[in-house]
Order: sequence, then C-alpha cells, then structure tokens
Amino acid sequence: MSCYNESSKQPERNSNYLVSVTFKVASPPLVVVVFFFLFTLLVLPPPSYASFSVLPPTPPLPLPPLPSASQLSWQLGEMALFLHFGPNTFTDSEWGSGRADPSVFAPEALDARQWARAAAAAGFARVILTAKHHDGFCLWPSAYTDYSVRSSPWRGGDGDVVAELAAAAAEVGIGLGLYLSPWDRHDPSYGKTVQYNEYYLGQMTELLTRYGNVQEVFLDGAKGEGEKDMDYLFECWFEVIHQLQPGAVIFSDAGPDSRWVGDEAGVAGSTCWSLFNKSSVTIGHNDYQYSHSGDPHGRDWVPAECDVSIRPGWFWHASEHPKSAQTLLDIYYNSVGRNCLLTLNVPPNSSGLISDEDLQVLQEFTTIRNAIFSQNFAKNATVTASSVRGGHGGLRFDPSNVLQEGIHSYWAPDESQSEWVLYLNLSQSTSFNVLQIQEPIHMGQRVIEFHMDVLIDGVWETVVNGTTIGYKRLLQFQMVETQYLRLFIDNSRADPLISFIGIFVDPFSVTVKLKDAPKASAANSSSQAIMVTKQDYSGNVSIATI
Ligand code: FUL
Repeated sequence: MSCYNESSKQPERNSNYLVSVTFKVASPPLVVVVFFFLFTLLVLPPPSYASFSVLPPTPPLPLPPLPSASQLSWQLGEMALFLHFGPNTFTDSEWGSGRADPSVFAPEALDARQWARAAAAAGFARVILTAKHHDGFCLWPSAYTDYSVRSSPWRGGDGDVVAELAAAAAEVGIGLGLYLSPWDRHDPSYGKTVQYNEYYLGQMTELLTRYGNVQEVFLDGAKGEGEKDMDYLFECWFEVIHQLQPGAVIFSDAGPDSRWVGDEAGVAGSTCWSLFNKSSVTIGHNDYQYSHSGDPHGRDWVPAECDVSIRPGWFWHASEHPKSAQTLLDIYYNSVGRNCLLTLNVPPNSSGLISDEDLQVLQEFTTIRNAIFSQNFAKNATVTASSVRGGHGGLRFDPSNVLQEGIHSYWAPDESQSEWVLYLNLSQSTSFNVLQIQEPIHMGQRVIEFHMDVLIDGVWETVVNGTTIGYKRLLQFQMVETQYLRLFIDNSRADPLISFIGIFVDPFSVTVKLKDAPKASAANSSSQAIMVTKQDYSGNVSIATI
C-alpha cells in the first residue's frame, strides 16, 4: 500500500497542524501573528548558519582493488613467527621421507608457552605452526591417520601440539596460523585425486574447528621431483577454509589473500604492489618477478608475504646457527619496509624449545628496532602542503595528519592539482638516515613514484626516491642534517593520500658507516639518549648510545 493512498489520509482526527496542512483554514487574527513573530525573535535561538556552511569535505572515493577486513588486520600485524617442528627436528632433515618412525618425535621439554612468549615479546602478531609438513606427520591427533603425535612417545601419546600452541597464543594475546602441507609423502591416498583431496579437507576441517580462531592458513605447491601426479582442488579448499574461518587469511603462491613473495630470503621487490591478478599465477609454478613486484594493473588485492628462516634450514639442526640481529633488521627493511608481511621462521629444537641463541637474536632484533623506530624526529614538525582537500584550514585532511601514527588519518590534496608536495619544518637542524612513509591502504594503494628533498645551505637536494609505498615504506640513505624536507609524489594512480611520515636514526645497519653516526647532543638536541645493546657481525655484544 502506498504511503500516499487516499484511504490513509485522516487529518481531522489527528491534529490542527495536520488540518492546516491538508485543508485551507481561515487566516489567524493579526495579534496572533505579531505575538508569534515576537516569540520567535525573543525565545528561540538564532538559526545556526555555521552548521550549514562549514560541512567537512567528504573523503575521496577509495580506489579498488581494496583489502578485506581480515587482510587489513593481517597487514597491520606486520610480522608472524613461523615454527617448523616435527620428526625432521629429530632426524636432521628438511624434507622428511614420510617413513620416519613416530617414536622419533620425543621432545622432552616441549613448552609452547615459551614459543608464544618469545613471539609476543619480539613484537610478532601471530605464530604459524607446521601442523603437517611434507612428511605427512600430524602434530595433532588427526582421526584420519595414525601417523601423528598419537603414535609418538610424547605425552604418552596423549599430546596435541596444535592445542598447546593455540592455548599459549591466546594466553599472550597473539594470533594462530597453521601450515597444512598439500604434499604428503606418507599417506597412501596421495596421488589419488578424490581420496587425497577428501583426506586433506578432512584434516583441514579438524584444524579449523577444534582450536578456536585461526588467523592464517599457509599452504604451498612444493613437491619433489618425480612425485605422483595429482590435482589439488585449491578453489574448493579455499571455500571451505573461508566457510570455517571467515577471518583467516589464506597464503599461497596465488593468494587468494596473501601471496608468496617469490623467494625464501625475506626480500620483496623495491617496487611492491599489493595489486595482483590471482588468475595469472598457478600454485607451484611461481613467476618470481610478478610475485616480487605485484601488478600496478592488478584486479585483486593480494599483498606479499616474505617467509625466511632465522637459520639456514627451516627445521632445527644442531650444526646450524641463527642469523645476526642486524641481518634480521635488514630483512625487516626489505619486507615490512616494502609493503609486505614478514614471516620469520624460528624453529624449536629437539628438546621442544626455541634455543637460547635464537632467543638472544630475537631480543637483539627487538631492541634495535625499538631503538630506531621509537624516536621519530619529525614528530613535532610543522607540516604544510601544496594543497589540502576541502581547502587549507580544514582539519580532516590536514597535512599534520601525517604525524599521527597509523593509517586511519591522512593528508589528502585538493582535486585536479598539478603537483602533490608535503613540506616539513623540523624547527631545528636534525640528522637522520631513515624515512618511513605510509599510505591509508583501506583507500587503495595509489602512489607510483615519489622522492624526498632536504634543504642544505639554501639548496634543495634529493636524498632518496622510490616507487610504491603501500602500507609501509622504509628507505635508508646516508645520514643527512637539515631543518626542512619535502616529499614529492611524482606519480600516482589517483590523488595520493599519505597517512604517516617519520624520520629516524639507524646506527646499526651496515649501510651506515660509523662517521655517519648522529651527534645526539648537537644535531638532535631534543632527543633523549637511548641505550641499546649492539651486536657486531662476529657476535660481540656492546652497548651503544644514540
Ligand atoms: C617450502 C617447503 O618446501 C619448505 O620446507 C618450507 O616449509 C617452506 C616454508 O615452504 O615450500
């Protein structure tokens, strides 16, 4: 029935007001009109014209493709700790044959809380466990095989590593991810497409229904030479995973939610788009260059994930040792600092603990990262811009938004500009050798090219340039000292939006020579001295002050 249906009109019984609207009534006497006029003038507040004229400018339209909510929170986590653990840990192997006796799995001191605490203390947002690696051994008591912890001596056959890790991660407030290898060298169904896909999905369902929230599912196309031929029904797997864990990000060579960066060194392309065409990649047949750099014309949002091990192997081996904290810092610049997620593998040893030497490196890595990035020398800068969306003076897209941490407030230029520039006055001469820039990626990844200039002796000099920003871009250069800097966005897919600019001092990286170390008392006089432990490449630890 229409709102304007004649039969619904019943003005007489409702009110005089409605009568006056619906029917013509006699004019009121003059005295009533005068009284009403005076009443309005004296009693009612004046109309607020301000509220009509100063409406905030609307945000620009987001530029597709865009991240999903789970991809966004995944990216904000920045780092995950990978845990390769299983029979290989006890047999000194990397790709187990699938024939190791379950009795080898006998960690005497397994403590998943130690793993989770180490991850949380070092700033990792989640842990990812090899619930099943290529050898087919399951770290949880799967109902579909006896090749699991149930057949091992560990906890008398009643143990469940996945359950212990899920509880430990929840206790310290970090997320859980699981790796279920498609290649299975043990199960007899492997090689028979229907049977094995049923087996795999049965196991995946166990993992995604028993252990609470799972934030990431990691799978790959690795397979040894001459292995049995069969099809993995990836599309079906992805549907089931998202049905069971709608918040989970699925990693593979081709996404759908995060993509392998194409190497196991933790290094992304210096141009790195989260834009990608999933259909251009076949899982197991990776195109290194495409995965490394992404695709500025890609129709899908599939950010890159950089997986790398702290040790030469993915599993623990008594003869191997961890990389140095400086090397991890370098990896951090080349992964998180290039718009990617860093998945750092720290394999527990045969007693079921992360080794002390790995813990030590993780702690060093945390200390030097904090020492560098906890002091933004641009924090109190005065920021201006070539233009501001809605005009200068509007706060919503003000250039000073770039000083606030995070991606949710940002500077937006006015539409149809011939140049896009941000100017920072640091209020005093300041030394720095790292630039951090961020885009509000929920609005799409936009910037194609940019450069930064600093003013030295009255002349603008370009210090660094780059392609793509994305969630976070970190750029290192020789130490510069200046009061003024400007960031030019030279090319962008649409009006560029910048959510953060920071400048930092890194005295740790190899690229920084000792003579470049900042003069804390002179150049950066407002800074507080920070004491940090510094480890050189031979492993010697000393105390440094910046
Ligand atoms: C690869 C595997 O073959 C390695 O053993 C390791 O698990 C790595 C993360 O993925 O595909």
